[in-house]
Amino acid sequence: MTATITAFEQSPDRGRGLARDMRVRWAFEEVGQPYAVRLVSFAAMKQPDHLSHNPFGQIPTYEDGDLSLFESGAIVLRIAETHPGLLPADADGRARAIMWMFAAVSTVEPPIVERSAAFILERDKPWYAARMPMLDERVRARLSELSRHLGDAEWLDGGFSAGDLMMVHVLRRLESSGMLQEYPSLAAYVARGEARPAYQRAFDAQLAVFTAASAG
Ligand code: GTB
Repeated sequence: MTATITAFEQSPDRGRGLARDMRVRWAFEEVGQPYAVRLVSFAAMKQPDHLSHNPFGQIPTYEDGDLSLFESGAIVLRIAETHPGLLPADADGRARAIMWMFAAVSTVEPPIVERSAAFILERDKPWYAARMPMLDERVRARLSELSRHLGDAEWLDGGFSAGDLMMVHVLRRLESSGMLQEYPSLAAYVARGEARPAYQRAFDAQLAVFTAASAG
């Protein structure tokens, strides 16, 4: 059975692949599984039908038979656990790949999201000028730690895994900030992720949604 995910009917990022359905699309493409997409408006996300899939009224969600999931990390893990290609075969390597998925969403992503929320929502506030350098430094602390771990390696732990997929997408949120370029090994790491054919297919698919919505 083909799983169905939800995505923005018209993404605020104008199809730059920053919304979190991109992670799920990328995972499906990496494992070679087709998927269906149900597009939802901001209003529809807050209606009972969507809330029955995600109580927080957000995308992405995932439905496969009787199983309904939300949280991009949980969905990517489900895809990785049910198809070969995104998790190592050995139990220890698998555990470490899952560790990196958690590191992406619970250690690296929060300061990035906080910085981006302040940039979008607080620019006119009196505290903005004083707060932003502090938020920048919190992001830099994580980038510097991550880049020290990565060193000259291609991926976080051996071969490409769901951990890299999540981490690359989390880091992409910084692309317009210029901060990634301060850490050349991380900029190269993100570029390697973006160069993967599966990433490109996922990116093109989400961009096509935005292009069609803008045209019509
Ligand atoms: N922890 C959840 C997960 O990982 O799935 C978070 C899901 C989430 O934040 N979903 C966002 C959403 O539905 C879309 S991805 N927001 C609508 C709402 O809360 O009402 C976040 C996002 C949105 C837009 C951009 N952008 O324009 O650049 C980037 C990321």
